[in-house]
Amino acid sequence: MTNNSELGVALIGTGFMGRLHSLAYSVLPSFFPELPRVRRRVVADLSEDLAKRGAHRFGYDEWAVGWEEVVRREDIDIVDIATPNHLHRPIAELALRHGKHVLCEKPLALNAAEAREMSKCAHESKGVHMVSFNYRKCPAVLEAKRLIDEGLLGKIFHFRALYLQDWAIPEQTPFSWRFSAEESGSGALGDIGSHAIDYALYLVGGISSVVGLTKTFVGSRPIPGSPDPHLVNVDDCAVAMLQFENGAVGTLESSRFSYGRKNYLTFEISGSKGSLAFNWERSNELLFYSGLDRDDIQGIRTIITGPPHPFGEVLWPIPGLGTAFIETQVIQMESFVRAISEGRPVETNFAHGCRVQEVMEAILTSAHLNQWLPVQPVHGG
Ligand code: NAI
Ligand code: SOE
Repeated sequence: MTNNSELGVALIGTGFMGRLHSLAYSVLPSFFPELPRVRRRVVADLSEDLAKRGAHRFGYDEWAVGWEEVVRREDIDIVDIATPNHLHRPIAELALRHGKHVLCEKPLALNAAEAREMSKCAHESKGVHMVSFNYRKCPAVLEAKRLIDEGLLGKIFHFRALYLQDWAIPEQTPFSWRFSAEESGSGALGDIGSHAIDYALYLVGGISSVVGLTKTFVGSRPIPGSPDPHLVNVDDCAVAMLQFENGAVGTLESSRFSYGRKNYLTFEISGSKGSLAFNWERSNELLFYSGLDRDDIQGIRTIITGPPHPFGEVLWPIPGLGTAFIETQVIQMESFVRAISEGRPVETNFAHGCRVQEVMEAILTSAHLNQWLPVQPVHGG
């Protein structure tokens, strides 16, 4: 693959993430002109209206109803999966078996059994495969990783993470695929907790065992235009304690029932030499404390990201100009397209997606059994 060749992408699903991914493809050349161009060839959705509107709004050459045909097309190199979770496996496996590169939204699958099969299929395929854990591509989080790898925190003792939202509190919030185990696999845990688990694995390391607690606060949701509410069979919140393979201990909370918290994804990591803290709602700041500072000047400092932090030179020329949701997606697309052009895997490949799924499965099963459970190891990848 030469950098001036073009990669044709087929986007499946024109909702919230379909828009973000398309925007990232469209601006990629202005940040990374050296990368192969991604041609927005075709978008598919459930209906002609949705697909046509998606093609028009997101700048695709063509539209299609249904995904089976477009996934097999010769002129498609990348299949981008931005659909509800129950469609991730069938679309990804068909695409991988047709030699396509696959970007799949998180969580990878409905459950660990599915994720293992998808990871095996990916391992046997020629394509580059990636699960979209975009929040780890936030420059402040990339900087946190750099400081941890440089040893500035020393030996890690604690990892604490929260991912809190409040959109599900009103009981009249309509039923959607996010409330159905058949379409989403789990609730708050898979939908937002998966991002916090990705942070745990990325910043601290493997998780050996967990104990979980889940709760559904509102048991049914109205369906617009229907007199009968629909059952909710997923968690509205999931809380867990984590044992890391390196001896660190962790706590993790994900909830859609936390008034005032809109997209409150945070972590705090404490080590033998210092600590770090991050809050997505202040995504351009990283809090750092060094226990090695002189007593009289010890304090938590706020690092404002920009140059010289990761991607600082590429994004905006001065610190504090800020990066947000779109920039994390652009940085994620950079790592995906660059891996394709260099013919190598990415960090958040399907095996990694499967590791996150194994942790979620252990938390859900542990909550059901009310006991600590080991996390199943993932081989390969
Ligand atoms: P959405 O509900 O806004 O959009 C889903 C789209 O898929 C809709 O346009 C729907 O019509 C389409 N679709 C449904 N069935 C289809 C089929 N059989 N064929 C073709 N299209 C079909 O959902 P949203 O929020 O965009 O979520 C999509 C995925 O992205 C989920 O896996 C979710 O977990 C993930 N997500 C990830 C985020 C992140 O920050 N990484 C943010 C939001 C969602
Ligand atoms: C849920 O509301 C949601 O859209 C998640 O699906 C995303 O993964 C997260 O980025 C934002 O919140």
